[in-house]
Amino acid sequence: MVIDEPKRSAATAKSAVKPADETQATSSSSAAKGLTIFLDGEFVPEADAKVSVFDHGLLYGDGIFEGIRFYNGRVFKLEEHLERLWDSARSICLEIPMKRGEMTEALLETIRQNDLREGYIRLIVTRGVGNLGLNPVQCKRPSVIIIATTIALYPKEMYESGLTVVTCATRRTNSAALNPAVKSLNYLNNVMARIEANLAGADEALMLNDAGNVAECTADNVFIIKHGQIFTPPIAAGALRGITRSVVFDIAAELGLKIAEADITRHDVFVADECFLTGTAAELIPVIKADGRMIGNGKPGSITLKMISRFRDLTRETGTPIFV
Ligand code: PXG
Repeated sequence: MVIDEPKRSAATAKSAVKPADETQATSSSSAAKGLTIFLDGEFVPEADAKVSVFDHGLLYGDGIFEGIRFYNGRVFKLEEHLERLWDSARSICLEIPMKRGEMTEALLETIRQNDLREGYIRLIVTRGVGNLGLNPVQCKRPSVIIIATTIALYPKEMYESGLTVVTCATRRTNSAALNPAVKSLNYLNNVMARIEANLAGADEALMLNDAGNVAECTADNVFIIKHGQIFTPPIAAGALRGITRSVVFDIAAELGLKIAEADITRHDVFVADECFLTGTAAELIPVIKADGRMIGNGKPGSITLKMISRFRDLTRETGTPIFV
């Protein structure tokens, strides 16, 4: 959604998408010389960071990933992300070829190698090289890739003016088909929804589950606020167990706000006083319109703004230190 393009070498710079936040991108010393990528135990220049065309991550979307942020020299909610990665792995019978401690060290070292203090990590574990058949039994060793880069935020105005969403026809995958709780490399369901939002001229797509209730957006969890109470769909409705989502529960408790999981319909969104999305990349971002209906007074709500402010404090004050 808003992840920055990797900084390219001069030769390929023309095709690179211009980062939304130029200052942040150019302040990184890795911007000029290209990124250093962790690939299967080694740190390699991005130009040499390549995987096989026989990797089942490419052939079948067979693998898992995490998107993690670091702020002010600290990785935000690192343990929670690693726990979800290991859970995703267990669910799809993928054995991550590293211990948790080794993964932590590799991740922190990747950030250090790129000399970054603020940014985004994409951590990927693919099923590895196999043959053209889909049976993963041929794949002897999963590949681990860690990319640390800068991130293009949504423009500041979007946090002040809010996003528009449309409900899309593409339903969130039924958990009996492919459980949305697994953060797999197979995101075509979400990509299709995202294309619908693009075609409709909206900023995001609201995805429903088979029962017609709201599940989540394409890369973000959804929250609504009605009469001062906060609601979000339960995991069973097809929502990812978002790390930012759980931070919202913590902040609500801290601020003495009522928060609950509940089945949410489109109607509930239309008549909500406030609505916001959460995700590692998007952080907390207000929604002001759904399917053409203005939410509340069409401006980010006061509770949403209060939560955004507290969230920003937490990102700067907490996390695993990178440089000690
Ligand atoms: N739902 C889905 C389907 C996701 O992929 C979230 C919710 C939010 O979870 P966290 O743990 O980040 O609060 C995600 C997040 C992006 C991007 O570009 C984000 C995700 C996946 C792909 C891209 O922001 N995951």
